Amino acid sequence: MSTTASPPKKVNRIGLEVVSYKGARTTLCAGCGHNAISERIVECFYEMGVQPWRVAKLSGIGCSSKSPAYFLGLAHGFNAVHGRAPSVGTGALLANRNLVGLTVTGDGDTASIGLGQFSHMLRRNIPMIYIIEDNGVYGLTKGQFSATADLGSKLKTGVVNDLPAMDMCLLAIELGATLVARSFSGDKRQFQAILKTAIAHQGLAIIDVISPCVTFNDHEGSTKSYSYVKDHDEPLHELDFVPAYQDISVEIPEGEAREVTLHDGSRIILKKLGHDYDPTDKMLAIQTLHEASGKGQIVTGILYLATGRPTFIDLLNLVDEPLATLPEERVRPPKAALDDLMAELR
Ligand SMILES: Cc1ncc(C[n+]2csc(CCOP(=O)(O)OP(=O)(O)O)c2C)c(N)n1
Ligand code: SF4
Ligand SMILES: [Mg+2]
Repeated sequence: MSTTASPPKKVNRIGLEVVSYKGARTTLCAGCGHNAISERIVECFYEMGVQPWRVAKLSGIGCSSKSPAYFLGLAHGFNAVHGRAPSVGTGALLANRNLVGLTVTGDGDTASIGLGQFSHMLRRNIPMIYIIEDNGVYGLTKGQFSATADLGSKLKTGVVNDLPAMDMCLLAIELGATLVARSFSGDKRQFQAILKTAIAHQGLAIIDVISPCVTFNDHEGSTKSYSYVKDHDEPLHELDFVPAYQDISVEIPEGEAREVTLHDGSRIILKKLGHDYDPTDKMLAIQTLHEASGKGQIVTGILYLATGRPTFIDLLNLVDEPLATLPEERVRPPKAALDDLMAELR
């Protein structure tokens, strides 16, 4: 009797199969952009060899905020109250600085009820990846306009949005995020390169991903539909991510690409498309977003990248070990120190 040996299982650089990075089966609508984003998260964390149990997944409320159930099943997860992922994430990362923070949430969650928390997370440069699955509507509550819906865009019912859109990337650049990018759930290659850059980045990475809601916002008159985004997408560059653990030398023809090195030694190669865009120039990033919105274009790519800025954890001068696992004798002042303090207050 002959036995055929099964082919060796494919594993990543830490010896895990891709199945270790998957989550539960999605319950979102077939074709929802959010599903494609979950798939990219599985691929990128697998390919980068991140230990899934080191990841802290955070979200608020919405179809988008349900997504963390559909990737990284071995990670920690916290589904916070609507719009409150930033404060819960801040607490989790301060308690355990070894965690990799990954928030996946929606435009409604972030730009309306969660705007206050979002703003303070930006100021603090919390070291976390924050993905906004941006469909311009509150998908979960049946498709009302969100604050990122464009002025003049139409609901399926014909109702026209008469309020100007908030640009979450502009806000993120202005208030202190150190990596700000925009992508499209339908652009697998670009979003993968951006997400891998965000995983390697030390600091707050905001990624606004246009993620069409096929049920409530994929019709004519919507500016967040698959066809509208395909027709109005203006990529700033073609991106290649070279991780620090792969010692690859890349030939960059002079004047045709830029290279930015991240804190961990990973590199991002930004190949020129039409114009030469420098993502380290904050004013250029702001100007580019304003100009694009005036022309009805959706600029995608890495809009802004600042390396070497201290994170909130650096600013607080925390010890290297996670606070959550410090033994009691390291967190409790000795009696003599408490007595001295009390004496000072007398
Ligand atoms: C405190 C509170 N207010 C309002 C709601 C109702 N609500 C649930 S989801 C949601 C908006 C979801 O929109 P978004 O974040 O864009 O997610 P999407 O469903 O579009 O992915 C709202 C207003 C709620 N759950 N909790
Ligand atoms: S309602 Fe819209 S956002 Fe929600 S799962 Fe369906 S397609 Fe996605
Ligand atoms: Mg939404």
